[in-house]
Amino acid sequence: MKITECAASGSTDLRVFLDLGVTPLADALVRPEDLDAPEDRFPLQVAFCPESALVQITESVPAEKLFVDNYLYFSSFSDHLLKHSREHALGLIESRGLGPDSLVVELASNDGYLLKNFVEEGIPVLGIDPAPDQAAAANEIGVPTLAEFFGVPLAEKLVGEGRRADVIIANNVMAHVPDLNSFVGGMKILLADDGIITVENPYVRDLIRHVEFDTIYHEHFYYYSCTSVHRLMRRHDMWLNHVEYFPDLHGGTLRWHIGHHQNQSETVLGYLAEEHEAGMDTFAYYEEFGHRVEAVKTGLLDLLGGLRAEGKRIAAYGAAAKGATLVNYVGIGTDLVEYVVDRNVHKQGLHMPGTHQPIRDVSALLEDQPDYVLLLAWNFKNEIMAQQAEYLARGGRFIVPVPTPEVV
Ligand code: DWN
Repeated sequence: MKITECAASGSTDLRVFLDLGVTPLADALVRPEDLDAPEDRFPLQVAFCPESALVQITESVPAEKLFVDNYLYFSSFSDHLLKHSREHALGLIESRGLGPDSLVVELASNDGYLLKNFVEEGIPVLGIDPAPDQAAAANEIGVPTLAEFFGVPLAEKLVGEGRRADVIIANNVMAHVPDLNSFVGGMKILLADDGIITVENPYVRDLIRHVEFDTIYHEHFYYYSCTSVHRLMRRHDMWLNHVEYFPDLHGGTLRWHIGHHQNQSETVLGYLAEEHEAGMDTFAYYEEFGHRVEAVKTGLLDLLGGLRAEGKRIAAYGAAAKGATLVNYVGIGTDLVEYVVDRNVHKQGLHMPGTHQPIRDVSALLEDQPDYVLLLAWNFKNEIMAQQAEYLARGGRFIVPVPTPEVV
């Protein structure tokens, strides 16, 4: 469905600055028996709203299609993410003085990867995630989880049952919700008066700076700056009070601390001033991005085409959602990249959306020793290259696609 109003402000002044074409859903991996069947494709454009300063896509795909029908993303396949999440949990237990009378609620709690850290410390938790397999996996490890979408209705139901959250954690979900104001409104309802919300999402500044266009796909409705988060929270009578930056997570992630009452730290005021200075609250900041994305496309096609002309063989690592955007927008078929490897067993045996590379276990790299591996999950470059030291020792090389394609 075409989006004609800003999800935050309702303004119709949505200014498109990037068009990635009509693409298949990034996590809709294809079963072998469906390779000849037509795949759903949707326009993938990105727009800026001057009123909310929110960057957002202009096509809304039903959330059930994105996150319920065979959603394959399990958070526990990244050691780096697991370590980051544990540090976050232990930090909150300490800083908020959490104990057996507290309640920690995580929105999009996936397979329990984060809440399990609170359970181990005897702190009551509630996971909320509409993806049935992930919710089931969480319940199996003792993380009570509701397989539902979160918004005002569910928040009102929980409060009606006498539950209020001392902590609400929303990592990589506030970018994924079609009804943004119901999601934020629900957090306001559920949060205890002296509670804290921590929201983590990739930082739109790094997306622009490092040309991370592949992180744009239909699951990601919004791409946040501190300015857009600040304005969004003020719209809901809440305050953005603190910001933490994690450059190595998902290509550059911010963690925003939000509460009912104003208590802004220097970090917030600093980010808001920097973003205003850089013009991130204006369309001009985003206007030229499309040309830089084009340059990555031609650079990557030249590099891959040149290697293939020399008779080199190329595979890829990471059947990531971002990888689907990259291979489809750039046009990287099996003539250039033969297959993709991935540790997520739920993805193995399936094929990439649109370009249909088969997805194999990572052991294929040593068995097959392709000359080059295109790193589609570049956000985990250090972890993956350390893991694939033997492939490198045997002369294998990785290609990092953004910000400019390079052999490492
Ligand atoms: O917002 C989202 C981000 C956080 O995660 C979700 N909408 C979907 C997902 O996006 P993604 O699929 O691009 O995420 P990842 O985590 O960057 O994907 C990495 C892929 O690489 C996964 O399929 C797992 C795989 N992997 C692997 O095979 N070996 C990952 C690591 C770290 C590894 O060592």
